[in-house]
Amino acid sequence: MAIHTRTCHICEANCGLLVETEGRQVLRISGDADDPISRGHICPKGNAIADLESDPDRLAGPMKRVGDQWVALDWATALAEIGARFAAIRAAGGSAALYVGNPTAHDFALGMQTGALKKALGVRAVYSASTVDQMPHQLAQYWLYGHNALFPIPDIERTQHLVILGGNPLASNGSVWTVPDVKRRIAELRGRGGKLTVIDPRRSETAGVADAHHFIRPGSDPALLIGLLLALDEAGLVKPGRLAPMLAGWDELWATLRGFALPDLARACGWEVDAIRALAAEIGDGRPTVLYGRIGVSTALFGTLAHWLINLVNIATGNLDRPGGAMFSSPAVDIAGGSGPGSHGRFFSRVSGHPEVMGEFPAVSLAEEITTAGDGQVQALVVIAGNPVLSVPDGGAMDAALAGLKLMVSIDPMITATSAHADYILPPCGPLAKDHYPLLLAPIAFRNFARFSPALWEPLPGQKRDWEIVAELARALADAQGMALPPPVDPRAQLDRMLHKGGRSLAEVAAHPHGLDLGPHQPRLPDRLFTPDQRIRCAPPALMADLTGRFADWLATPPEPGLSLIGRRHIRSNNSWLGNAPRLAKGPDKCVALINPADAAAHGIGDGELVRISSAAGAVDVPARITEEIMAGVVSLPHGFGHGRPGVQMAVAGQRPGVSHNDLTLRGRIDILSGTAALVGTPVRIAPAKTGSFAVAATAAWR
Ligand SMILES: Nc1nc2c(c(=O)[nH]1)N[C@H]1C(S)=C(S)[C@@H](COP(=O)(O)OP(=O)(O)OC[C@H]3O[C@@H](n4cnc5c(=O)[nH]c(N)nc54)[C@H](O)[C@@H]3O)O[C@H]1N2
Ligand SMILES: Nc1nc2c(c(=O)[nH]1)N[C@H]1C(S)=C(S)[C@@H](COP(=O)(O)OP(=O)(O)OC[C@H]3O[C@@H](n4cnc5c(=O)[nH]c(N)nc54)[C@H](O)[C@@H]3O)O[C@H]1N2
Ligand code: SF4
Ligand SMILES: [Mo]
Repeated sequence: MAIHTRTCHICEANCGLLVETEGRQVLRISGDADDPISRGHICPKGNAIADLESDPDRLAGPMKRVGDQWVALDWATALAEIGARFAAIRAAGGSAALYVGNPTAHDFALGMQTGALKKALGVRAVYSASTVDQMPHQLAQYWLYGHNALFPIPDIERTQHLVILGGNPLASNGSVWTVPDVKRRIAELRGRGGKLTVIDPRRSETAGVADAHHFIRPGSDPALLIGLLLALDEAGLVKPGRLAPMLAGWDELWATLRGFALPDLARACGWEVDAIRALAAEIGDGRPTVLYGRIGVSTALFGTLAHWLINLVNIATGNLDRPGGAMFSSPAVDIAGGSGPGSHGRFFSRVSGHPEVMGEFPAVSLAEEITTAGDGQVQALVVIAGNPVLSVPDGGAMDAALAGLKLMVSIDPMITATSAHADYILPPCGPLAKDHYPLLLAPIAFRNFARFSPALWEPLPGQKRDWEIVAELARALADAQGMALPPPVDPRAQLDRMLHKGGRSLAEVAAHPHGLDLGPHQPRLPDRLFTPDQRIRCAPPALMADLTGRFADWLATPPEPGLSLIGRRHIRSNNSWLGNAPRLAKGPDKCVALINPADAAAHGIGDGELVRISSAAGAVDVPARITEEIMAGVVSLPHGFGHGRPGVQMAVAGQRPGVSHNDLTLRGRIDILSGTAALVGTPVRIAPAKTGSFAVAATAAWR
């Protein structure tokens, strides 16, 4: 028997684990009590790594689709065939696209190879899960601080008031905020007399342990945030303190904000004016306070505006770059220092003219780039660790688009709703055969840390690591086109070079198998700013225009009648891809719609009955749970289900496939600045379901 220390690669919390093995078999996984950051915390997903390793549906080697059959191939044949087919498409004038999914963020070695693949594919912009996720944070930071990777992180260990909008860390374990053991940390905050406030259309698990919970109308957070700024101003509580000399555009900002009226803002978000004033008085009371917003405010029509406003509240109360407020990290590998600051609008997408954002086009625009004929039409697609059929709005449109590709390659261990469309699936080895370093996660951690976990074992014969697959695929595509590529990046050597830039080495980090605690965050402004004059740009022109244009118009428009759909995460899920782990699949049905009793009564829907939820994109039938935990007028449905689609080969997930939330979300609802999908606030109707079919096409009744 052996015990290995290992960072969990599943979610952003990056818990330290102890993995007990016998040969290549995982006997037990537990939290590593000696990890200074996660302190022994583990959630059910950490244990499920054992299921991932031994999943009988995990593909053992490359597969080729011939009609509706899958045929096993060796790597050399698969790569040669892909290369030849790709070169033919390119020679005939076809274009390619690359979609990069969420697990890529947890594989530092894989991320190092995507540059070569982009080059071999000839793509300028990629599509990724970022534009159904955190892109609004990055764009707001790029404009405010001059670098997209300067994430201000809630200093949970020292704050006295944490205000969470649109995040549910008790289920998600924190996001854009690596904060393992978050429940205990919230208890510690409250234990020292601090307070947690949660603003969420649902009384979430996190709201359940909060001191205060306020409902909010989905998608209306910018109205509340402007209201808070105006109420702070009214009460003389705008006190940026030592930040004051660093603020550019401050007066211009306030002149515009004062053009909005508190009563209008309050009405739009469903709050009383006095409740906004009361919260403003609290957050402006001088105690270390931090506002934090996550997916419920990012993936909304005004996602970038919301994140800008959250930063502005933290600035206005003097809580940016202050212990107990929102702080910038000092990671062992400085991603911000090592990469370009970001970009917006250097070029535009072919069909809808979306601006490029950080080198990406909106994920919602991938389908139209495949289906719209003309110069530059996408005919070949590579998907790395992604499941856009279930994760991107209008899964039906994505299904149809993928079916029309001339060549599709998925790098994925499973045959999913997305990879089922591929011509070739190139599966990676199990997770424990890969090294782990939290390259993208340590910089967003509540405290600075470094931890390197070497692979427990080599891949099985005939298996490869993700980074090797991507590097070899890039090489095969380049060779077939007669294109020269530099040799692949050696991940460990590259990581060592990156650590040396910060005065450390891989050997030093690896010598601390439980992790290296690099201490709490330190104030870093103004030196950390990447703006040319080292000032914070408080009134970026594009945001000011969005505020006085699109947002002001929205504010003046009465809300659409009907209900508003939002998402939900469960502690025993991770997006679309843990549904096949037997130990997570147990328990009550997760894919149920939460409906307020008033709405249920109005539409004749009983608890446990099937409800049909329909939108302009489609309809799904799903069991209803009638509960006061969701506000009236709102329906909550988790995403990542819908494993009953044709071709999916996930036996455990298939037993309770659920429906896909993204068969209801709309491609046309986006935050135009960042290209991020508005996953929350989809207008929907509900009615008792008659058939119980899992999904039906767009209903004529809607139009
Ligand atoms: N309606 C709605 N939609 C959402 C969201 C929401 O809140 N509501 N959330 C959005 C968010 S935040 C995100 S991040 C996206 C996620 O969207 P995606 O990244 O597109 O999808 P995932 O569901 O994370 O699927 C990841 C895929 O990677 C595969 N995989 C897992 N591990 C590995 C690995 O080690 N290597 C490789 N090569 N493949 C692997 C899995 O089998 C799975 O097919 O979904 C978004 N979609
Ligand atoms: N267990 C589990 N953990 C996960 C994941 C998972 O699928 N399962 N996914 C991982 C990924 S990829 C990510 S990005 C993170 C996301 O991490 P979080 O952002 O914490 O995600 P959620 O748990 O979906 O919480 C979002 C909350 O926003 C609320 N909300 C919806 N609309 C609005 C709105 O308009 N305004 C406000 N104020 N609130 C709103 C929802 O009710 C919900 O409680 O989680 C990660 N961790
Ligand atoms: S909280 Fe996240 S990192 Fe920690 S054990 Fe669970 S899935 Fe893994
Ligand atoms: Mo995400």
